[in-house]
Amino acid sequence: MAKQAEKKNLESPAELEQYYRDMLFIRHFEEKCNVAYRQGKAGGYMHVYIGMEALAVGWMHSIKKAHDYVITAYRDHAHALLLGTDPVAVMAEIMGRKAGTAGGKGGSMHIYDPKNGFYGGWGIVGGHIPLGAGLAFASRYRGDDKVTLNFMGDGAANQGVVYETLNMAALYELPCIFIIENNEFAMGTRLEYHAADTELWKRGTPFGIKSERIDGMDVLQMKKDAQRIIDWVRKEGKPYLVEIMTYRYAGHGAADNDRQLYRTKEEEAENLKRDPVEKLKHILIERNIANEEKLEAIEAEILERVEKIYEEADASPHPDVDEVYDNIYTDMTPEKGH
Ligand SMILES: Cc1ncc(C[n+]2csc(CCOP(=O)(O)OP(=O)(O)O)c2C)c(N)n1
Ligand SMILES: [Mg+2]
Repeated sequence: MAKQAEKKNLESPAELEQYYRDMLFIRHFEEKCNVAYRQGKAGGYMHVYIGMEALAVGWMHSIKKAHDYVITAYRDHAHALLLGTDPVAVMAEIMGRKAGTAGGKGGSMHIYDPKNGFYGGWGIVGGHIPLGAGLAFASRYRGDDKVTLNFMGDGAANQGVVYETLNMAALYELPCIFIIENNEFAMGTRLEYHAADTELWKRGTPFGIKSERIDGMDVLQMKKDAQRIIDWVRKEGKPYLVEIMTYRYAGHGAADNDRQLYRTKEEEAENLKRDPVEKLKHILIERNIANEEKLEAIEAEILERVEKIYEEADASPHPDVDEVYDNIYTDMTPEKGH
């Protein structure tokens, strides 16, 4: 089977199974986060990635892990998980516990794990885009070959700071990929109501940045396109902009209980036909890589894993009250080496 796949230039069975496992893991992890939120065990704002899994899986499988830089907004659980952040630490952070990536003080929107190349997790729409360019600037300055993936939403693409950043990225030839996750909504505002030109991919072109639009619901296509673009940016040392067409099946955030205020059930059902997890499931069966029985076993295994992650995170205590002022400001005292 592996040889056959090689001949036809297809992905290997092991690769396909891994993409499937990763997408399904994210979906169930996110569903568990929703449960934790409803139980009152996760607070603040929380935004899940259900429906968009193929996008992050395609990109994270194409970078050099713990080498390249990744930064995104507040819909950030999937990016961290795929980069190799301990899932218990991610869940614990979401639940505000000591074992979390920020000791339980950041919450869902502020997962952070620089050891694995993940620079957050940011709540201000568009606010992290210049920070991502800063990461890419560091690579240019040091002369290393790192690529920065700078993710943003379709709504964020309208923010003024994004255009300042695109200008500087083009001017300084920064190895930065601006990835617009176009899930068709900014909170409850549909794309046509927030964007004067809905072809967001064009937004790089005034700056001479190579730009294109890509389907983000087919993980195999996503992987191929992501790899092609990352390789180009690594080689050329120049920025790139991509608009990725996707859809979120859940509400904007955990507190968005009435999606029907801004989209119909029919529209949701229509988009479910594009479900990236289902699409890959069919391919696995079609290519004889897995049968229904095996797929069921994989799902059961993932569900059990997520349950264990949740239990372990839930066993971690909340931060102590006397830690409340810790890690707020950097300690600038000279003896600490700053
Ligand atoms: C500067 C700023 N304005 C408004 C908000 C409130 N807000 C939070 S999420 C959001 C929508 C952003 O949508 P999009 O960029 O498409 O990302 P998505 O949630 O779809 O992933 C808004 C307006 C904010 N966090 N920051
Ligand atoms: Mg959006």
